[in-house]
Order: sequence, then structure tokens, then C-alpha cells
Amino acid sequence: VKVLVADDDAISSRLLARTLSRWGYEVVMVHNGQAALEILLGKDPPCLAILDWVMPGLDGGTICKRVRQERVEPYIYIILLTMRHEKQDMISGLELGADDYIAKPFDPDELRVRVSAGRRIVELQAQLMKAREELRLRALTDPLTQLWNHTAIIQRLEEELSRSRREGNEVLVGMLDVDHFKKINDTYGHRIGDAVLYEVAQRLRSALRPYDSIGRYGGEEFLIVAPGNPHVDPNSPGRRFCSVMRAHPFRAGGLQLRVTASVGLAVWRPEAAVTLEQLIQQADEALYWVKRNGRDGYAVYSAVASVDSVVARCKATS
Ligand code: GH3
Ligand code: MG
Ligand code: MG
Repeated sequence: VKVLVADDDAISSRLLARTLSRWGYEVVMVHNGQAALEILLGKDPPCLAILDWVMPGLDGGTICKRVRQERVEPYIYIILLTMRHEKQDMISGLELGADDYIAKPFDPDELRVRVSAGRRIVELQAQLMKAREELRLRALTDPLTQLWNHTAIIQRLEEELSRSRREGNEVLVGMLDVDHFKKINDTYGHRIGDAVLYEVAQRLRSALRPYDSIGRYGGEEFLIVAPGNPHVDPNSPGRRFCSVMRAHPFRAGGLQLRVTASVGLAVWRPEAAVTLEQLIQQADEALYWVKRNGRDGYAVYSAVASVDSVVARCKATS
């Protein structure tokens, strides 16, 4: 556990640090209020802080107040060091948001129990934050494929569109649907169907770049969000998705299956007023074109040329 010690008195701070280190704490030491505040408001702060009430620059009370105002998480457990006879400092300090106080010069036994009370609180907080993060992730993950679920991939797309609008970039969206999937289920059973879906997810993931996102949009439909530079070429991802599906047979339950998919692609451009719903609709339209024209291929939605001519070219080269 990391503890910040802020005390301008060299002798008492060294003693404090040495005592805490002996008890297994990792001590970060500063000698003025400004430095303490910067650490406590910065990235990845120590969750326990022992602040001297009187320090050059900012006093312990002011630091407490600023930390409580400006930092919600993680909660920092703050112990103030006040002179034994200055009871008013202790009262003001607690009023400004300190959790506890230690009278100076400190009594090691008192220091030990007060710091370990703080440690219990911050350790409990760490556990709760971890559990909350796990729940948040679980709520956004599809349990079968381990990809983003419907809610999460739509969220990713929303975020990507607003970022790309600011940065003037294009975004490629792909809707992929497994061909004749119902037949796989009907012929080999639902378990094999599930195994195939899992492998489709793995293959698609392997065809993506690190900053692309993919989610399970519905039963055997996947949505891909691929942010681009100013100009996206939809053909190369289109070819990649089809080729990972065709690369080798799917293995499930001792069977070798040939599984293909149809992919509809649409490119979002920052200057065009296309909503998220319209964009998905466009990818869907391209996807259904592929379904009507032999499956196992990709098509790019085009508002200008008819989808058909684009697809004809793509399918011939894919
Ligand atoms: P098409 O080529 O036109 O897409 O034909 P299809 O058979 O793939 O399409 P359809 O939409 O008729 O069938 C999709 C099937 O996917 C129906 C549904 O039972 C199955 N399915 C949906 N979710 C799951 C799942 O989680 N596991 C399994 N095994 N099957 C699923
Ligand atoms: Mg299907
Ligand atoms: Mg479907």
C-alpha cells in the first residue's frame, strides 16, 4: 500500500517514513503542500495520505478541501498531523474532509492503528472498484463469443462517430451474417452451432486491427467498427473478412464444416449527415444484396452507384 507523507519538518518526516516503511508501506515523501496536492490530484495517487497541518505553500486543511472537491475516485484516506495542543486545527481539518488525525509528535502505536484503519478502508475500496469494473465488463460482453454485446458495440460506434466527426476521419462499418446458419443448427445441433459462432468470432477478431471493434449484434450477426484515416478503402477489410472465413474448415465436435458468411460494408463520412441508424441500415442493405446474390462475399453500400455494380466487382476479386 502506497502512503503519501507530506511534512516540511525534515526530522519528523524522515522518522515517519522510516516507521511506515518498516510496517511494509511504500512511502512517497514530499515537503510542501503544492507537491502533495499535485500527487493527490494526479494519475494513480496513493490512497492513503498523511499531511502536516502546517506546511509552506498549502496547508493540510486546504489540500483536504481541494482533494474532496476535485477528486471523486479513488477515494483518498487522509490523516492530518496536528500539534497536540492545537485542538482547533484537528476540528477544522476534519471539517475540511480529513478522515482522521494524529497528534504531533506522534506516538508509534497510535500511528500504527490509525494508519491501519485507513488501510482497511482503502483496501475495501479497491475490492469494490475491481468488482464494479468486472460487472461493468460482464454487462458489456457477450458470454458465448466474448465479444462486445449489442449494447456495447453500438456504444463503441457512437463514440467512434463523434470522435471521427471531430477529427474529420471516415469510419467503416461491417455487418456480417453467417450463411445458412440455421442449417448448421438443424443438422448438427445447437452445441455445434454455438462452437461455430465462437470460432467465427475468433476468426473475425484475428482479421481486425487493434483499434477496430467487433460485437455480436444479434444471433449470428456481427458488427464491425473500423475507424479510418481520411480515406477508407472498404475492399481490403471486406476481402479479409471473407478470407478468414474460407481459410480452412471449421472444426467442431470432431466435424469439419465449411462455413461462409455474407458481409455488408458502409463507409461513414464526416461531411455527410448520416445517422448511426442510417449507417447500420446501409451496411444491412449491402449485406442483403450479398444474400440475394449467392452469399459468401461482401458488398459495399454506395448511395451513388447501385450497390449491385460495386458488389459484382468485389465478389469477382474477393
Ligand atoms: P441466411 O444465410 O439467410 O442468413 O440463413 P440463416 O439460416 O443463417 O438465417 P436465419 O436468420 O434464418 O437463421 C439464423 C439462425 O441462428 C436461427 C437461430 O436459431 C440461430 N441462432 C441464433 N442465435 C444462436 C445461438 O446463440 N446459438 C445457436 N446455436 N444458434 C443461434
Ligand atoms: Mg444467417
Ligand atoms: Mg441472421
